[in-house]
Amino acid sequence: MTSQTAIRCSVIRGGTSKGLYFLADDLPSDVSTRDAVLLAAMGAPDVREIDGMGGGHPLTSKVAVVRASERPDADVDYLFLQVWPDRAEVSDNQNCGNLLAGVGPFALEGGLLAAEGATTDVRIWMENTQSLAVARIETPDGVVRYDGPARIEGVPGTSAPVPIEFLDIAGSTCGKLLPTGHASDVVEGVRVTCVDNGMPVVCVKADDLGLSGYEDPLEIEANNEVCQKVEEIRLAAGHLMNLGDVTNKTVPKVSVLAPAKNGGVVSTRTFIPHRVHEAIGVFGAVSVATACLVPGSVANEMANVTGTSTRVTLDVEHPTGYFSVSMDVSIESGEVRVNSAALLRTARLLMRGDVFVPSKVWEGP
Ligand code: NQM
Repeated sequence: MTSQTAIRCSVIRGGTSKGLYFLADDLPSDVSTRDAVLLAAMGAPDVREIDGMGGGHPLTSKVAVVRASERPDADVDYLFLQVWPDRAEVSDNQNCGNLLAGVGPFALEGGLLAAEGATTDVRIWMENTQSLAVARIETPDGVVRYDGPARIEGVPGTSAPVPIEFLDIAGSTCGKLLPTGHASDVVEGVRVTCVDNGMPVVCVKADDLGLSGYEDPLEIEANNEVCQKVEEIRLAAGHLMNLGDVTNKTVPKVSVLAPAKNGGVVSTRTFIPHRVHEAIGVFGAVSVATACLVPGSVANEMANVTGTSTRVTLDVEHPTGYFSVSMDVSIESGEVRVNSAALLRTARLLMRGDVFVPSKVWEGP
């Protein structure tokens, strides 16, 4: 018996995150063995993840598991798994729209579907939220193209654009766009808005936490009093949002809002949930943008939005720039209906090969 097991794997930057991409068939089918393999592959639990591929931060400790779909409306199924850097825990309770950007290229490179022409639309069934996304991948001459003119905030340089559209993400985790049934609630003495348009998020005004809302993420993380208050709000909101006890869950996120400073709709600092995001998650941004449109929400009160219906593009400001979300919405008698949401990401294949885990964790197929 060799001391290490080799598992086929690609490393792809998806949007502003980075992760390990596996074909489902290359991983153990038993979930607890699979999780042990992923922890070993990442080097978790260890704050530096020094003995594995993880980067010691939730944004670089992510996994995508992809397979050909049996659904008639999808080409591939995508399961997102968050490996906690500092806990022996792998969680499937949230989706990730950043790693989603790498799923199309990975599926095409792996032969799960064939390229169709200059661009290929990859229909992706997102298992975590049981909803569909369509990602358009550039495939000139039948080959995935990674270089191009698209720029997204938080990533140096430019790459080929990966436009992504969602049709049915409202309430995909909590059951309803406004999971508590209200535009705002008071939780642990603080007014909040709970929203789920692809990601459960609790919006709270920076002022109400004694913050300006423009602090550096590390400065906020160093403020124990604020971090404790945010966690209290999150744990209480979890129950109100139909998520139960969220102590060991990565949702809901808490997004701290302040008036936009650079022409966007609102400024954000987002707890994901125990680190502060250097930008904002994809579905996190979609949910915050949606909250900005809900009359009576804490987000709407400070958001720079006008109009009541149709297609809007909202720039959600974050610590390293802004995130543009286009939405087709209708608002009638204070009720917001989201017909679709679209956004732009980029992705790049960084490495393809084998990741090694100790054979004592898994001896292989
Ligand atoms: O919200 C971070 C990220 C994410 C998730 C997080 C994401 C999303 O930036 O769709 O992309 O909020 O956990 O990768």
